[in-house]
Amino acid sequence: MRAFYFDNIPGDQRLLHDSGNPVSDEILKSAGVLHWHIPTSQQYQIDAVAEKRNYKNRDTITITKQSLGDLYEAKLKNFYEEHMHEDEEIRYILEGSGFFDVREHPTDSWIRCHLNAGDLLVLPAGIYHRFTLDENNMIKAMRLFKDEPKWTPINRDSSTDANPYRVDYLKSIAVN
Ligand code: KMT
Ligand code: NI
Repeated sequence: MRAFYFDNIPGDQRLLHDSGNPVSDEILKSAGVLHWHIPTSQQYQIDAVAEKRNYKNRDTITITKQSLGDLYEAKLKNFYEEHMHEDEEIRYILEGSGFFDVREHPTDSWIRCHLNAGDLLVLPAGIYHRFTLDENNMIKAMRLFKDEPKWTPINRDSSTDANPYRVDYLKSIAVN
């Protein structure tokens, strides 16, 4: 995985948008964002991570025009709306590639994380983020979750800063 500040230049979201400023693992960690690389040939290692972090369930999602059919455009639009969840978002990339953008606090800069096969990303509950395909237009990912999947995105608006999970997230990064 490679992380860098998004350049904020308007245009196709699937392009790199690399500002030229890299983002270190320390910065990611202080935002509560974790990542590992586990080659897909060693997928069994996911089981150990899942057990350690109490991820009891999983499924896989393939995002292509073909797999999503009529829902494709609407899904992609939703994935790219800035949102948060009341649970961790855990993704292990099996094939293809894509961008997870996370908002840095308090600058509100976008940090763009480019994920490829073998990358495992954990976004903490309450972090503002969005997802887009890149120019390869294909990603297959394993989604891991602790109990019931809580996929429901909570789009950022004037009320989300008061969401208890957002408040807890900000507390958790303040102690770093
Ligand atoms: C999400 O929550 O934005 C997604 O699941 C994106 C697709 S996972 C590669
Ligand atoms: Ni999300």
